[in-house]
Amino acid sequence: MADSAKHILNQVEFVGSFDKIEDCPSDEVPCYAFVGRSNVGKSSLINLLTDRKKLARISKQPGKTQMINFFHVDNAWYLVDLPGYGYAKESKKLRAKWDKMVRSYLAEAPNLMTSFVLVDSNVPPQEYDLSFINWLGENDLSFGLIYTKVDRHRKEQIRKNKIEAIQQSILESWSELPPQFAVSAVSGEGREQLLAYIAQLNTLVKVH
Ligand SMILES: Nc1nc2c(ncn2[C@@H]2O[C@H](COP(=O)(O)OP(=O)(O)OP(=O)(O)O)[C@@H](O)[C@H]2O)c(=O)[nH]1
Ligand SMILES: [Mg+2]
Repeated sequence: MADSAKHILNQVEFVGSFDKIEDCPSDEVPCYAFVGRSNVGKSSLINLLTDRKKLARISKQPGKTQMINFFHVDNAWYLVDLPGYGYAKESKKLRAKWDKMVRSYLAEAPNLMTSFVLVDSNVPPQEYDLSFINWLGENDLSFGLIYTKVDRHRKEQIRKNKIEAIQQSILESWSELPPQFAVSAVSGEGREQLLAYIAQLNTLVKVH
């Protein structure tokens, strides 16, 4: 895509971190939430989308994002960075708390346009990802799928095979695949497609 077509987000503001849905911003503004295993690249993707390197905190250590973080974009919509699931080193109790926080946000958030489930394109499909995706489906929650860290594939064929394996395992429970995006926070791949998709959804609710 030509540079002139690059999406520019003029104003991005960190609103706050919340651990209860009733405390989250409730203005009638479309929200887009990013969810997925710990360390899959949710916060990195938010920084890529907003073109701001240090907006969302990133860490090599899983479990960095522990609250629901809201970022207001151009005073018109929110990006929502959710804590990751499936971080084995945390206590069961803490994990259950995060799980509840994420699921209740996704199920109850009044202005959630869609969520994006991030899966690492380098890793075979994980049981927890699949059960989480199935839970979204059972609850009629719309979502897109984002394959992360595609810069790590040294060969195009390997990337294709890995993504196909993930798709196949989803198709064991689903008759079709949701909207899909391949992204890299390193190369920037996928940024424009994802922002175009969000812009298109925003027009449905007349966001400028
Ligand atoms: N090569 C590569 N590394 C990435 C990419 N995205 C994220 N990473 C790395 O993966 C690690 C985790 O990234 P985060 O963005 O913090 O992951 P997260 O999903 O927000 O993790 P939690 O907050 O723990 O749930 C960091 O070391 C990032 O630098 C990518 O597209 N390519
Ligand atoms: Mg994070």
